[in-house]
Amino acid sequence: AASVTRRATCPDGTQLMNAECCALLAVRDDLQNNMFNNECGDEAHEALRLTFHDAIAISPAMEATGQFGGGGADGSIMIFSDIETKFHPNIGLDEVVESFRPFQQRSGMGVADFIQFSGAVGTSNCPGAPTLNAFIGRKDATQAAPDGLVPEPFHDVNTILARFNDAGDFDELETVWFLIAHSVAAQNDIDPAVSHAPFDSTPSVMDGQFFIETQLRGVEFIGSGGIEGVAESPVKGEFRLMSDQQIARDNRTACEWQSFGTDQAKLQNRFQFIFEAMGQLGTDPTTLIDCSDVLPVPPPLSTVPHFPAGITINDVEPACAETPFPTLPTDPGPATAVAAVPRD
Ligand code: HEB
Ligand code: CA
Ligand code: CA
Repeated sequence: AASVTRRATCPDGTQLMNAECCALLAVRDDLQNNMFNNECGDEAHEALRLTFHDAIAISPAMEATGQFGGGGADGSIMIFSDIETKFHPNIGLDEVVESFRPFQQRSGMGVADFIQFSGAVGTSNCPGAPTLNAFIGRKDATQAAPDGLVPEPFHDVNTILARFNDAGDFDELETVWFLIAHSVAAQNDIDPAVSHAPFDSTPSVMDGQFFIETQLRGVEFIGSGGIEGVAESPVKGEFRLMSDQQIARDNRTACEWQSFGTDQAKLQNRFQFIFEAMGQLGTDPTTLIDCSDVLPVPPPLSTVPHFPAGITINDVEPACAETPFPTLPTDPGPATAVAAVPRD
């Protein structure tokens, strides 16, 4: 059918598919006005990171040995934040959890649902992002996830692929899809000397620049150097994780990685798919209610794939044997440093 049938009219007059979703309208507006400022900035990035660190902590392999393997997207990272934010890969999320907690408390939503919802609302502010999915009805965690289930930037590719495969039966291509998130991202705590240094030159836009720029030859550490999990950067101001560097160059993942540099439609389609799958980890999806029509529609992309100023094809380390690296225009002017993500 070409048009959506709206079945419920909310108290404020908004038409939605499901009446159960009406309560999310005010939560959305509270987040947009008082947390995100309708921007794809620091807080939106943090909300998206939180969705992942809650959801990925689930391990059927651990369960098979008789241990509790975590509940996936169950809110455990916020409910048991005193335990989980002390886990090494969750560095920085203690503050993020506390800044979101009052919003969760006044939302009336379950914690698990709130985390995935706030990540989707925040990401809707990023031009180029797909419209994400919002589902409610998850069961909140009754115990903390075990340590060791969140990937680290110093893990090798085998370890990372095995972790995604265990968590949700994700294959190597789907693992690349997850990393589209790093197009709207920065680091804060891996190297505090260069806090808020982004992973690509467009951290407020969900575009292919992350995939283009991670394929450039690294030339220097922009911060302290010698930190575990950090790789050399191709341009000043930009930060590269060792995990991103290696997944971009591994023969199992490199062609999928390269494809996202210039195929925005594919990027949107795959991220929409994988965000939904991530939010269902640990949950029977047939028990959930679809509230996706509460989410704002992200602004369209207004930029085209390009090399940063001063960069050419000679700076690329191509890693896909099947397909040549695409021909791209270079931004005009002298090389400039990538700006840090503005702090709240
Ligand atoms: Fe991520 C960030 C790692 C995946 C989202 N990360 C980040 C960082 C790191 C990482 C280290 C920085 C932190 C600080 O602050 O310092 N990741 C990682 C790894 C992996 C990942 C290793 C696997 C491979 N992510 C991911 C996913 C997602 C994400 C899947 C979603 C979905 N991240 C993110 C974000 C960010 C990050 C959004 C940013 C945050 C801010 O900015 O704040
Ligand atoms: Ca969890
Ligand atoms: Ca970007």
